[in-house]
Amino acid sequence: MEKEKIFAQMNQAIIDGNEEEAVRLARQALELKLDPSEVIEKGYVPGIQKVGELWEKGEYFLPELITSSEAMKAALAILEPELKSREKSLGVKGKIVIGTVEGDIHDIGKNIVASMLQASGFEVYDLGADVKLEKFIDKAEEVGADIIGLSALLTTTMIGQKKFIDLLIQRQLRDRYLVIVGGAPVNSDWATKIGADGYAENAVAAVYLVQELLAKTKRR
Ligand code: B1M
Repeated sequence: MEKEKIFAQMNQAIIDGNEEEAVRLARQALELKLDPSEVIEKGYVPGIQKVGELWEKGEYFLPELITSSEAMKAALAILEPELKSREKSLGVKGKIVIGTVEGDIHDIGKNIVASMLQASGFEVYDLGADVKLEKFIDKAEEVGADIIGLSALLTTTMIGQKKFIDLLIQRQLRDRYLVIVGGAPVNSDWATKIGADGYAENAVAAVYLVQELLAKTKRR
């Protein structure tokens, strides 16, 4: 079956909140040896974005949002091991602590970013969602991280990214870590305004950003 047809079916499975179908298609993609990152970005992500639009229009309610995200997470759980297994051939390029800021339970996008980074050879410490700001620092100090990445999906939790940078300054640790931010309501203006080192619009851009930032630091 053509790739585009499978992607369209994946899209629909997420819109319908059909977990069984979403999982079946993810398994089929692996059997067909499709690129897992392309499957995620072209098959599943557009589906959950459409769900968000339907919710905004008042056509979907919280239960639909939840069933669709569960279908999305189940499909990603099938694809992520394959994505991560690609890291094996690559040496570790840098350490990253990542999570979604406190008060925010959205983790689908952050999980994709974490998996892509890992698949690209970075050592990733994923703290999950609704993470206390101090916890990012504690983990970064513990593992000797190079970069700390904060995801935020709510306009009300974006401020956590700013508070985090303020906290690093307060603890005299700002120079020790590169800080990158992302999430649907975040953009490069916001990143500049709060003094972050970088912003990435999606998971692929996050990998390039991290590579670029680390290359610059090493040249210093
Ligand atoms: Co919620 N939600 N949600 N939600 N949800 C949004 C974000 C919303 C935009 C929907 C809408 O109104 N259209 C809206 C926020 C409005 C706003 O703030 N202005 C919203 C709301 C309001 C809420 C609740 C408050 C609803 C309620 O309870 N009344 C509640 C929040 C609870 C809380 O956090 N305290 C809530 C709950 C939920 C669910 C639990 C049902 C579920 C989340 C499940 C989960 O994540 N485990 C959910 C979902 C699924 C969504 C939408 C539909 C989809 C989010 C998603 O997964 N997108 C979302 C609508 C939307 O975004 N259009 C919405 C797909 C994902 C691949 O994209 O996360 O953007 P994204 O990640 C991308 C990039 O942003 C980037 O790369 C990723 C991959 O390409 N990226 C980074 C992300 N993090 C990065 C970090 C980086 C770099 C790049 O570096 C560190």
